[in-house]
Amino acid sequence: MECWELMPKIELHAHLNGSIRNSTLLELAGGLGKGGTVVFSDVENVILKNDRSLPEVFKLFDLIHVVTTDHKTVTRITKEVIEDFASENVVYLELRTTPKRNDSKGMSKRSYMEAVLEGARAVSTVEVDLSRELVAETLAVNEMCNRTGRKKIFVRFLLSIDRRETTEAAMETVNLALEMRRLGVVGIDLSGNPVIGEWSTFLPALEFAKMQGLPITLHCGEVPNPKEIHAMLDFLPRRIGHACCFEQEEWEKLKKSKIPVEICLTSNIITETISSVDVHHFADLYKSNHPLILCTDDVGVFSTSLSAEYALASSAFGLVKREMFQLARKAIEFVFAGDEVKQQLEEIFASAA
Ligand code: 6MZ
Repeated sequence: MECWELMPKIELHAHLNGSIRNSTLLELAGGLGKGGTVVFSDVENVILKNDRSLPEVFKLFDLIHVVTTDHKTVTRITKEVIEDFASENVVYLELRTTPKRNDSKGMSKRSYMEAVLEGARAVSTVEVDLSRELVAETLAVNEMCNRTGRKKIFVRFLLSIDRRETTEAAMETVNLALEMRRLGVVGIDLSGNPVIGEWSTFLPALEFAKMQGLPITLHCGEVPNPKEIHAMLDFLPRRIGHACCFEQEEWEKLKKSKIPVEICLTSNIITETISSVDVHHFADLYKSNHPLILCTDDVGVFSTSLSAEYALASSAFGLVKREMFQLARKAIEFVFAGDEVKQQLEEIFASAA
């Protein structure tokens, strides 16, 4: 495992509220338990459970959101999640989260995102490069890291549209992403319970985002839904996540399109969207030279890490260290950040090679 931890890695599919430490969740639930908002023993049982079906995962998210959705907690979990990824040598993290309105806490989608950014700025264990276009600042951080020998992580954000949302709510998220572009927001994600919501509801907001030049990634094919999968592939997103329940025709379309796929092995196996790692589509896509990125999805919910995903892929598909390093390095092409960040990532990988 140690060699996978030491290898520089790029994480492109991580949900903030799915990546919280168990210890933090239990501490927060304990606080709410004392106040009578939740029954702590019930919450503890759910949090510590290891096997979760896809519907159970979404029930857990509802519970997590009760525990985490206030500004202070959002700031805390963002800081911890970034520190955890940095500690296993993730050098570029695209962290996605659903901006939430919570009137009882005086929270708007914008103030939620401001709390997220505050968490990123509060990271103390590594240098965090946050801004998208402020090249001069990036260079300054680089120089400082060179001088102090401190580790650095690039962090960028994707704003998620939840499949429960209306067209208007989705549009609000896209507008927020556009307003926050200079602050490190680099794209839009569509996620949430795949059996809820219609593609036509989100399409106007996604088309608007695309028109404005915001890169988009879609959760695609987590459940069998050929009509939606075809519509999503026709939309030509910059990346898709999962691609578990594809049929022959969809595979052909995907391969022709060359749309990169964010692969989350442990998540797919625990939720039983794929029956076992031996039959995972990673193997076929890798052999076909289709663009792939190994990702975690939800390190907290699925008790994994990006290093553990690399270890699993290496052992399950017989890939040696050099091949895994190449896979990690190739992800540079698919990040949503600009060319100056890609250039710096190239340098990091070149010096680690
Ligand atoms: C689809 C998922 C997901 O946004 O509150 N999310 N959506 N499939 C998955 N695979 C299992 N894992 C997480 O993080 C939690 C939210 O991310 C989405 C869900 O909408 C979940 O509520 P944020 O930070």
